Amino acid sequence: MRELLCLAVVFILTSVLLPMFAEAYSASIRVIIGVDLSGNYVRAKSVIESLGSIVLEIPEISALVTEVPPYSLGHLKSLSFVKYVEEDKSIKTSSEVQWNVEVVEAPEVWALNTTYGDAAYGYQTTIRVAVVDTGISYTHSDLYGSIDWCVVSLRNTKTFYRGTSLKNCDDPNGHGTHVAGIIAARLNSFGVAGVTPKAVLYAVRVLNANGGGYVSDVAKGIVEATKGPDNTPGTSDDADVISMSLGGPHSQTLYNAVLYAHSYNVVLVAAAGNEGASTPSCPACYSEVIAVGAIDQNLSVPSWSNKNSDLVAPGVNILSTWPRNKYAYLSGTSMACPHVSAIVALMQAIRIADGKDKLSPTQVKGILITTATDLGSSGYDEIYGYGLVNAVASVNRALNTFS
Ligand SMILES: [Ca+2]
Ligand SMILES: [Ca+2]
Ligand SMILES: [Ca+2]
Repeated sequence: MRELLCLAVVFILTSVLLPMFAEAYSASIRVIIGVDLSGNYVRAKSVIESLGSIVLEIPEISALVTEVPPYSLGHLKSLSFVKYVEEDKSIKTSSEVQWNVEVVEAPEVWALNTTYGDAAYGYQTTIRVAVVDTGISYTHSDLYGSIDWCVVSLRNTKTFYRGTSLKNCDDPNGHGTHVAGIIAARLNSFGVAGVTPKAVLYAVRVLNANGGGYVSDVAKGIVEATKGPDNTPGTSDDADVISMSLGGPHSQTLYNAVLYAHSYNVVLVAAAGNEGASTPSCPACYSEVIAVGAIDQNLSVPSWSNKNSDLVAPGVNILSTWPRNKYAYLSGTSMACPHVSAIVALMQAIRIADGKDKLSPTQVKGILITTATDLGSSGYDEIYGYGLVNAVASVNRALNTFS
């Protein structure tokens, strides 16, 4: 009766307010002008005012801020008392799209694939990402509408449910909600945004309120996600990706469940584990599963992230959704794993939108590792695996190979 544990450490638990910055449209550009104050300041000011209104002066550093039409920029720069002209850029203290979503280049995928509609954000009528975890807080306003099916298998399936009553998959722990937000938090001008902010999830609750659970329940959850709501494997409602932010030692039952899902073309992604070990924990340890280690904002791998993963993804100080409509910062390979799961959903959704067939798990893994951004020593290395997962390169390769 082995236990599998979820793979995250809660660093800060906080409710956050994220101010939004509207990008106002204007026919003028706001620029900062560095002026030479040794001359006639009043005259310099009046020349600049003839081009556009002065909105701010910082005489201590000889700077004037003005809004001018773009065609006056050349003239402005040619004035003898003007030392420099630069755009007054907006600085965002905090935004809905956090560093972790930026660093895997998910927003570029959204922007570059608008012709595919909602598929650019991970939505496709037959694409589902199963989050095998502690459940998901389905009432969170940043996950609203993202979950459409629930499986519960706890205490060696003594507690079992499969159906659409999502309250059965509510999350008494928080871990699964955090993972779900990294994948599918909505792009709705508040809170955070996931890598695939329109993806649809299956909540597969196999870990208890303490974040632990039996191997048998995890195996059962994998099998149920593979079959999907119609209880039949190999049909369009099967999970397309199974995201497992959990790990433990090898188990033949767990491996057989992985092989079952893999045989029905389900892509399996798992956290490498947080023991600082030289190899990933299981199920990430199996070659049929994509093993994901963690990096921080400086692209360094923390000492606790297990080595020899296939890929790395952000897993330190990740802000995501938390029960009771809150947000929390968590660290762990648990946080890294769902980035890759979501990118798989992007690849498959956009391929289908382009009229192509879904990729097989072997094709998906091949694309992810060959398009990853190499870090550390050249080529595959034990710290970074094949490198940092890249959404743009993965999606482009998915569109341009295996017709
Ligand atoms: Ca949001
Ligand atoms: Ca099915
Ligand atoms: Ca490398």
